[in-house]
Amino acid sequence: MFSNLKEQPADKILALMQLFKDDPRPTKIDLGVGVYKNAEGVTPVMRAVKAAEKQLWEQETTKSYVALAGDPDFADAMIGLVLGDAVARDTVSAAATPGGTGACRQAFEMVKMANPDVRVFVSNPTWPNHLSILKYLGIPTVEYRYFDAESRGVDFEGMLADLADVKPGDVVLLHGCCHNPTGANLNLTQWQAVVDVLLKTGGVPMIDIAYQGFGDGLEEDAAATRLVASSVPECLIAASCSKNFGVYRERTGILMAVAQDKGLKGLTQGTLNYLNRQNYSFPPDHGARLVTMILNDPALRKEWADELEAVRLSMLGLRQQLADELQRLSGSDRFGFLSQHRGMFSRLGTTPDMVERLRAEHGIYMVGDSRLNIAGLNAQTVPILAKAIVDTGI
Ligand code: PLP
Ligand code: TYF
Repeated sequence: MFSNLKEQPADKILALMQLFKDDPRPTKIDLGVGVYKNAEGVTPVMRAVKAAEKQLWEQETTKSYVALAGDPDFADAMIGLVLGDAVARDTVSAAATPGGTGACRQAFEMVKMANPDVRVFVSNPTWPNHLSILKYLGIPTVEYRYFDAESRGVDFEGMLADLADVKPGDVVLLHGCCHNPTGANLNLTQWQAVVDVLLKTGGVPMIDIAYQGFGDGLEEDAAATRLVASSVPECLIAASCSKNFGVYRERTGILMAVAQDKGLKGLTQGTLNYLNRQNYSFPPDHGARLVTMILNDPALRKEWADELEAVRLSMLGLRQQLADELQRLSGSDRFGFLSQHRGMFSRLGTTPDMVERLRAEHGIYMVGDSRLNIAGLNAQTVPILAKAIVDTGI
């Protein structure tokens, strides 16, 4: 029977990770997979996470099952972190999931249960796993314009024009902040215009927020999600703790469903529980427990927020250094977008051929669509990258 299986396409980002590992050049630079790395190239366990783990080890008395939706304290803490007081707590149902990916997967399944004819509008481009999971679930996608190849910012007119085609019962997938893979983001005035289109068309927003705290700050990065959630009748939010708590392998995320009609809460919560049960029963607990401990303890929370802020500022510093260095070497402002982009990623906006030349000739690894992970750089490698970009003729 196994011989009937078909070869499945590999994840290009993960394949690139392997290619990098196999490259013997000591000068190679990894700007591929979206994992935060400090100046020494290390992805550290955050201080508050270590402290919470120690406490947990000392205090945890059982590893018995918790609940299908995970620990309600985790839901409360994450709803607070992401939504603040933008919506009333009794309009939100939530379930812990294995990472933000698990939350996306459950969200897609939920909207298909609610509307078998659902179409999901996705930004062009979006995170490849969105497309892969949607395809796997047989959910049709419609692309909306997003990245402006000329300015490397958002093609906002194009985006609004394409979103005008949304029909009631369609879902619009939006990145809450730090767009992956482009790094180009909407400002709040533009988000308000998106809300207006959603209200006009009846489209249901689904917000994927995987980098809260990596862009303009913890509160600032949540502002768009809060605006949307407080403005529309219904929305879904898939939040990941992988990056901002650095708990990647613990698989920590949450799916929230917000409905202004409070009468729907039982139905949405029941559906979230049901989906967890069908897919894996109880969600992972360890990472969620650490996140809850950190968010609910003022000292741990401050330690975490301070470290996250340092991470954010270091990435902003690298962006500015790279933009400045490219301006100096190229004698033009055409790379200024690098300091405007936010989050871990920027799309350089060059061809796959050029990306391949950077890899072959300079040992610089970025994703084929010319996405680079800013956190893969440090003060010493920024000038090396800038020179390689200019020498390659990008
Ligand atoms: N959504 C986006 C856009 C991402 O970049 C990521 C990245 O890691 C995720 C969701 C979810 O990640 P995880 O499942 O590791 O929490
Ligand atoms: O886009 C990225 O690089 C991160 C990490 O299958 C990632 O979101 C990459 C590929 C993948 C899962 C996570």
